[in-house]
Amino acid sequence: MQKLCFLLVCLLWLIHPLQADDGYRLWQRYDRMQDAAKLQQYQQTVTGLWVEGTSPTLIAAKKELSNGLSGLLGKEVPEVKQLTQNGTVIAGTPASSSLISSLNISEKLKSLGEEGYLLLTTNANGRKSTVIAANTDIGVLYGSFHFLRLLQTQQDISNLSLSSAPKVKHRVLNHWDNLDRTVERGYSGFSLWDWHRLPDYIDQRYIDYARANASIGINGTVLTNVNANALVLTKDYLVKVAALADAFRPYGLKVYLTARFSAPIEIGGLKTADPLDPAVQAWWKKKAEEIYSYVPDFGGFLVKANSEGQPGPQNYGRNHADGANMLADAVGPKGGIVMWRAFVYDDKEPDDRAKQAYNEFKPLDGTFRKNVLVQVKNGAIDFQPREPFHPLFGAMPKTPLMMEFQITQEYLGQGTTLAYLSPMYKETLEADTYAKGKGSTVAKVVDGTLDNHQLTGVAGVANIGTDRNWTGHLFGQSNWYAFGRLAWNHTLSSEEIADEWLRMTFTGNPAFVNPVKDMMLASHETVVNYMTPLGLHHIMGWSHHYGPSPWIKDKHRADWTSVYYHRADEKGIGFDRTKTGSNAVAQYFPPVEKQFASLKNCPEKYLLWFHHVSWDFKTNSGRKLWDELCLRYQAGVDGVRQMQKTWATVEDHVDAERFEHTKSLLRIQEKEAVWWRDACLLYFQTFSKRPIPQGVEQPAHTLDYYMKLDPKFVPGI
Ligand code: BDP
Repeated sequence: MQKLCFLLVCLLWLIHPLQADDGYRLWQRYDRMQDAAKLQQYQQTVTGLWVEGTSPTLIAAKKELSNGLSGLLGKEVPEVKQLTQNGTVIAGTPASSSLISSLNISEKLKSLGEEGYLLLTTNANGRKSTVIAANTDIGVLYGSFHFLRLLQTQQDISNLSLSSAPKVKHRVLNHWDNLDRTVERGYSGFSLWDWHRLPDYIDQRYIDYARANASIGINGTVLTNVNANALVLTKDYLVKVAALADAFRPYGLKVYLTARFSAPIEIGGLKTADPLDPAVQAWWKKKAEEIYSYVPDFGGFLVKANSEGQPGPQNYGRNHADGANMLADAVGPKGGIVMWRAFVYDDKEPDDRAKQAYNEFKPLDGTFRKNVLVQVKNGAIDFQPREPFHPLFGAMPKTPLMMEFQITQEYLGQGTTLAYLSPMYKETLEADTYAKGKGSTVAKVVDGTLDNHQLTGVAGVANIGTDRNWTGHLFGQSNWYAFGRLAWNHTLSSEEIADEWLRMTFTGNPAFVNPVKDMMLASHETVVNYMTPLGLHHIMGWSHHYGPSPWIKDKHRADWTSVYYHRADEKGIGFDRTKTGSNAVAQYFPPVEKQFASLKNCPEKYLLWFHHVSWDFKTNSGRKLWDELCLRYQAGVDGVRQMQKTWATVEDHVDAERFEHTKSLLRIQEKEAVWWRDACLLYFQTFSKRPIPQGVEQPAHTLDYYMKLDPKFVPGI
């Protein structure tokens, strides 16, 4: 029987038209174009490659173009040294290439800064050629990836005239990776950084990681967890950090480290870490010099201080600016920056945790050094499936605020859930703070245009690990991709990004792209529906954050429980953040405050975030709140089932390996959605005392059953 099954599987593999693929290549697949007409066009437009220059970055660009073009065109694209025919792709900077400097493009290049590039179809020495030009080598590499993307997404490349430059300066991944290679909130294996074998062993993964990042314009990586270990700042580790930095450098990827605030005590032998103590300041200066001796282009520090037990300046009666400025002075002379996190809440239990960061940071506006960015999570609680934008955006005009998104799906189903996060990122970026009147979007705060900041940044907590496909769930790759694309250009639409990613990762066949794109675009809302509809938040499993647990109460901090956030009682449900409650709404600018504070005008998606609402409250659909809540949970489950159906229709367009991978995970997701719905509704029903309405499936188990579920060894803690 076993033998028979084996033969059957082999047969299936043989007859499946598409080759198995384990997802390792991400969106950087350079397989021969399927579309014969397009292929012919491309083969005419691209006949040779000429990359002038010898820097490691230009060599990387040449290699990428050569591999990419040859692969996509299905025949070798030869390197040329002179223009004897049409169709040469010429890449370089005016400094690296006499040919590029002879073209009349210096005006065009001027506005593109240090990382921008031009893609141009032009006559060079009488030959129709494609030019990839930039002011810097890294700009050329970025332009090369863009050019490849055009082919991978089947665009017309015969008459190019486009330019691109990033809207934000620092586009950084935050790895919450520990030195023992576990990853906090990581669901895709272990840390990529093989500290034990570094610095001598350079894993090919490091290079492929850097390539992938460069292809979407990510230019920085924080290697270590925000819950930091001071050891990484010792010589033993710095030599390893240097080896990683060397591997990444050709790809424009700068290395940053997290700085444990108490490092002067833990590894420096000092008695204090007081930021105003001259000995402490001198220690950090010397430490920074040492780091720069290993990594001359070290990016700087990311710091979590006085938050969740991490040490910080407040331990010494100082404030966040005192701490940040001390580190900024240490790295400043070499061009380094400090990204100081605003995710703080103090040891005392607050009346509303949502208010803490604003209360602590707003008064410090204007007191930070020029090379400090305050890094603010998208929302004021903690990466919930949906949060209204953080009220600090717009509230600190004299301080550059860096956006922190979470790419890893800590609260969004972790490794088993398909949730395309671009719509969530965009929802925050497009939110209007009204800081300077209508149109003062979060995006304008972050890209510096609202308050005229040159120092700007976006961070994403990485979802990458040692899993063969990098992100555990194949569709997690789309979130890494979307983060990078939006960090470069936040005006791109979620649809465009999904379209690109699908074409590059799978196929350009519309029979695949269209339905799967729709599926991706609906996926975040679907997850919100079955986890935390209508503005509910923080009702997930204790500590590991997996699965539903709205019943969590009586822990040592009330603001770590679920009941603190949903406040369900016999009258209704939701956290009153208006004047009659915590008044967190007052942290927003008046037009936003007014909107959120009004039960009538508050967007329904944030209803229970800002209001305690009666079970009989009439929602937009005309249904009573209880019924609406139930139907939202059901809609979430239905949404997952719809995803399963959609995926089943595209089987012929995907290789068996990736098809089965996604199909199996969707099956798990369906179970989880049902679990969320049933557990939450049974629990909330103990307060609402109303029946589960028609159109909603009845739970299969009792509440007690769900409350006793206790998943063990959930990854990522
Ligand atoms: C929370 C995570 C925790 C992180 C913390 C942070 O549960 O693991 O350390 O955020 O951002 O979401 O510092």
